Amino acid sequence: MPELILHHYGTSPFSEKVRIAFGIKQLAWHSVTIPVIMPKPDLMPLTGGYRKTPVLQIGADIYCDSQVILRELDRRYPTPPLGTGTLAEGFAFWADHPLFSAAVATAFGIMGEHLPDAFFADRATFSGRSLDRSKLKMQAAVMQGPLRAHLGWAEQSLRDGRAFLLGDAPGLADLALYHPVWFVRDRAKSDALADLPLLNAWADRIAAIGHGTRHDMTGSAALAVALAAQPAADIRGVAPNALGLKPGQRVSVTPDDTGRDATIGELVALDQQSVTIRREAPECGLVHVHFPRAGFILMPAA
Ligand SMILES: N[C@@H](CCC(=O)N[C@@H](CS)C(=O)NCC(=O)O)C(=O)O
Repeated sequence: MPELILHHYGTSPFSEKVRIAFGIKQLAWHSVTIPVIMPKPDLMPLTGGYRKTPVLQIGADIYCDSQVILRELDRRYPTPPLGTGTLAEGFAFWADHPLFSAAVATAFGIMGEHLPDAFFADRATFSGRSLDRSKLKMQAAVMQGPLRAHLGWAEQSLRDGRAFLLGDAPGLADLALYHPVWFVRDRAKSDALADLPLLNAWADRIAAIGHGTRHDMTGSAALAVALAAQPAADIRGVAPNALGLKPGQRVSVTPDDTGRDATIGELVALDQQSVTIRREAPECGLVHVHFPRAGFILMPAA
């Protein structure tokens, strides 16, 4: 069985989304705890610039963004399915963006005053806008209304007695809705959602799934795993595309929202849902880095 290595940190909501996916599939995995702010010296050689959390490593294949991570988990470990590749992906895209933004504002209204200046400076660079500690409580109050409106849709849906959002078993929609709820309720310990009983009971069911079996690993050990491995050979090829990109061409892949750091390399594979580029660094040797198409800008690089 290939070794799953998750580069993450405990307080990261998007990492919690993936950790619960490990729990649903009852997977064993290696945990590399990465810094909460830059620099991330053991991660950058693997991703080539992408700084966000989490990143999944399987040998010399590096999966950036929870969207592509969950698809890869479904591909390699199909049972039980998470439901990637269905309209649940659209549900997750909504939860990961506007819902998550409202959750962050709400959570930071509580946690903000305890966070160090270095964290604020890092997240200002990350988000591309200035962050003012004195405005956090007001921003939280403003965004709590939209947050509760979004989550009210889930509360209403759960009234029919369903255990999980889109069926009898937990899947992608549950993972996606859970991580903003977890951030507000469990991490920030906010009472903003306390009066939504069905949502809270559902969140308790998701939490009870757990994280599978975790084994700790150091960042340097993970780099050594990549150095000793070759990227997986089952490459899909480069589909015809509007940019006219061809295999081997130098391209850049950049998140379109936050953490807009480009990863540059040679195009290896491209299809409707993902792009794979090849790059090399002395610390990890040759790696293939995989990104989703939705939420990323793919461009020819000079
Ligand atoms: N679209 C990304 C979002 C990842 C994301 O924004 N993660 C946050 C932490 S939960 C992050 O990267 N924060 C800055 C950092 O960790 O350096 C995904 O689905 O994985």
